[in-house]
Amino acid sequence: MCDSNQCAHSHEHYHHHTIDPAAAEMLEKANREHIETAWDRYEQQKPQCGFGDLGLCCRNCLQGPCRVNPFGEPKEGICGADADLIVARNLLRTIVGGAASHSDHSYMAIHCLKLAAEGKAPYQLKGADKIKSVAAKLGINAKGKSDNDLALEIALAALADFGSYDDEPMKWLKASVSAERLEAWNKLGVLPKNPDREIRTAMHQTSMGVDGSPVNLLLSCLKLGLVDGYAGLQMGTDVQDILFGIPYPVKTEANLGVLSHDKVNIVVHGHMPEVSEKIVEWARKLDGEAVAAGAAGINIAGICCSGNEVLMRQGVPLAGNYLSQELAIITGAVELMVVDVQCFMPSITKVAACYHTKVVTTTPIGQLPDAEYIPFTHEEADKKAQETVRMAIAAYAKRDPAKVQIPSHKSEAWGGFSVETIVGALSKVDAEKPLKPLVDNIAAGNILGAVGVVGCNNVKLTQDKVTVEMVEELLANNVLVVATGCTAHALAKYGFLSPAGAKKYAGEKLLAVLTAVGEAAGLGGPLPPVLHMGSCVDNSRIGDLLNALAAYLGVAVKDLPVAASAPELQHEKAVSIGTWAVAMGVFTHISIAPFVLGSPLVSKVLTDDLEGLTGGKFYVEADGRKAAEGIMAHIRNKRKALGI
Ligand code: SF4
Ligand code: MSK
Repeated sequence: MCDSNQCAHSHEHYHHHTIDPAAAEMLEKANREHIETAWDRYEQQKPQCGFGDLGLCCRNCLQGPCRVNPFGEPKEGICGADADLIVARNLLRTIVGGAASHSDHSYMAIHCLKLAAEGKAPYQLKGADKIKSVAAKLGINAKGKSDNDLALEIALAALADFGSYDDEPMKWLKASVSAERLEAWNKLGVLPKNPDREIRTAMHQTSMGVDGSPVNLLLSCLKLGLVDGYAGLQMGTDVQDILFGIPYPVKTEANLGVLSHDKVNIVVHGHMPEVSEKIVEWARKLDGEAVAAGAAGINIAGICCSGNEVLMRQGVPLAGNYLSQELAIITGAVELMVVDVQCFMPSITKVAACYHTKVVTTTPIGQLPDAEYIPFTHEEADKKAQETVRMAIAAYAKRDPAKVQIPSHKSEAWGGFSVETIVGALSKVDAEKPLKPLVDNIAAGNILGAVGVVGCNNVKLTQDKVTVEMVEELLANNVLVVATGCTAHALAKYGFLSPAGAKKYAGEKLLAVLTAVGEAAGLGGPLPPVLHMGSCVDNSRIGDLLNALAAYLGVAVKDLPVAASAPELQHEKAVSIGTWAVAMGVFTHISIAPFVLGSPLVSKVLTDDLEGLTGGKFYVEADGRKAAEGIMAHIRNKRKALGI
């Protein structure tokens, strides 16, 4: 690590790693400075284990590891578990991992809300409208109650779901979905109760010598997908909107070019707005201290979903998505990277050690041996945020100008498209029935359908390529696209989140709709062709929009001409979100199959049979343009079934 030498490859050399020119420039710098990145470590991992890749390796007891040979013997592990069983068990454990991550994230936000409502943590409740709408959906009587009292009741209702010991399905789920879905899930026996208990039960179910039925395990996969969807995404988003406010449109920029040459650069990375919002607040308050230290001020930029959270509500620019996290540090211009939970690579402290960059961890479960740990309790959030920001200011003096190289690339990007924003914009066209203009345009064929494009980067794929090619194709064919997560970052980098992108990418009919709505909403031009709806937990916003559309039309979500796609998924959370989507009845594209291909049974259930149970299924295609074709074929079938 960190020696300099002259054997650098050119930008072109990195084009199979990424289509992002800023990322390619930083990979060249990394090579010049002998700094390892995820791409180098991927090469070192090759060939990756074929058994693992197919999901055919089991380590669920100490008689193993056992592996099943897809081409011959052995066909079973020591206990007799065959390929279908091993694959189904492994898949359920993957989904448990995702559901646990999201529901724990959500639990932390609920805890914060409770303390804030009790006056014990320094967070204002900025989402007064959301307090009312969430209280109403939960059936909490709001009459005569202050926002604070209502917020406390909401927090307690969320905690009651986590602490429930009766056999009732989660109340938050029941309050958030249609009667049609409740009935479908009830029939399948997959309605989750207490989410913590479901996670425990699924770990039990998959342990040695318990469930031997692959089909039963797959039903539990659906149940845990619903845990992710409602204890994770839906509760997390509802509660975060109450704490930090409902997002409204905001303009910013994206890509590594947002880092500043003359300001203190702080990068927020991870997922919890309780941390990133406080860093933004205190960076603004302490700007003068940075100026006194010789900088031009403080610049905050975001990576991964922390970036999305503070973009949506504060207009903070995006530095990059998952695969760009090491590259941000390699610019040599980052004073401090603050992380909380999920998606930060353990490698970042090693890269940071090559520069003056400080890495700060903030949670008891998300620590790195060579980072500074500043325990960011909700009660002490102000104090901890000040400490973190001051650490960044102090680091600025140690920045080595000789090591700084900030790529010039950045693009305009708009965020803040919550359901409330989208409905608000549409209501400027039809105040009585806001969804009517959208539905009318779908019925008239001006909008072919809609696709939610979500998820990560994955080093097995060229960074951003599948996403960009697929979305180009969808937009050109008048498909409306909404995005979340690292996919939204990807699209931000190439101008898909800007009004100018509408003219560049949208088909003629879609452009006309985007222009009419944008102008009616007072934007003075078209809406961006891709609407940024937020972070990974904000996928619940897409669910809410689908529910609202289905209710308006009097059909089920499974009947809508819509689809979901995770074109570059990597995390367990992406698998559990995808499972929630198929449980809702949504056709869900993924570019990389989870580790299931060793079981023809499991593969067939996920990509075929599921449709008969929930109306949704997975569709695997690694080529972006072909994926768009497959998605549009599905949308056309749904249109036909609706008679439009
Ligand atoms: Fe092998 Fe069965 Fe143990 Fe898995 S549970 S490691 S297949 S003996
Ligand atoms: S951060 S889960 S890489 S989207 Fe939500 Fe990005 Fe995927 Fe993490």
